[in-house]
Amino acid sequence: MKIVKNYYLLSILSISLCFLISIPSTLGFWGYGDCTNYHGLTYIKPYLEDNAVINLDGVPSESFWTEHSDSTKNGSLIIPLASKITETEFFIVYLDIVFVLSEEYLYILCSWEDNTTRPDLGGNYYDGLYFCWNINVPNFSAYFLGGMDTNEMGGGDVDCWDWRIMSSSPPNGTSNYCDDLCFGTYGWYDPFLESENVKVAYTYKANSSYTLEIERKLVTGEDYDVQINKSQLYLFNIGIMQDGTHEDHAISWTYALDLRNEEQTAIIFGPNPIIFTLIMILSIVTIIKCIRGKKKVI
Ligand SMILES: [Ca+2]
Ligand SMILES: [Ca+2]
Ligand SMILES: [Ca+2]
Repeated sequence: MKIVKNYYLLSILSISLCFLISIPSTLGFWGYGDCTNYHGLTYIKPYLEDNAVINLDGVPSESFWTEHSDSTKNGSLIIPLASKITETEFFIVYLDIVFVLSEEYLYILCSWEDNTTRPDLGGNYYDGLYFCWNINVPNFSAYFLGGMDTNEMGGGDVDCWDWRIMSSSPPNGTSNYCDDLCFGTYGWYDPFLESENVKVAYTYKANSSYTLEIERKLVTGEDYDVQINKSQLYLFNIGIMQDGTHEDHAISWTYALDLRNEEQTAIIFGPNPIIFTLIMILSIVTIIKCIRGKKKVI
């Protein structure tokens, strides 16, 4: 009888562990520590159009946006972002994103739903979007344990593009340079050490959604920026601010803009498949043993 009870306990523990591992995937939560332990790495190849020219107005009327805004084609993806799972006002945002590369520029189209656009809350409350691009951090991840520094990830620098909007922001169609920053092993660098190289134009539908067009030269020549000039992976994660100040935001797990020449395997979603499968097998075997054991006792 004691053995049967132990089997029951083991079954419950195993199934609980399965759920714990799968929660970050199902809710878009990035997971504490290294987010690749929960989600793997998601690859995205940009759409290449050497002579692409953009009218930077926040309106995605360019042919490269409209023809390639399908998630089955190169360059586009839907990225889930989530706030901390322990927060009382936990929220998830699904960001539609498209990457286009010309000979000289990286263009990014971002759109997401927000039912409180251009927040009019007074103070420093704002909506916004930021990118963190890995420059040379060995264990780059989405969760910065000690604040915005890379000490826990092995040191190195991260290029940060930070766009914000509040009630006093300029109207639809406006384009401007957003904050172009960098943080490293011990925190933020002085922003005056670099120039602003990231231009953003936006439109919004009142209390419905935002659309951003982003433009940056592939190469800026500055140490505080990611230089997109090699056939390699460029790791990044994204944050979306929602009527908040510094801490109130949802973040994505880590993605890789894939500029390698060779064909890359399919996008990887979900928790570590090997660990997940092993635990599932253990659970099933335990349950079967449990049932058999119970029959013998009866
Ligand atoms: Ca446009
Ligand atoms: Ca909002
Ligand atoms: Ca920078």
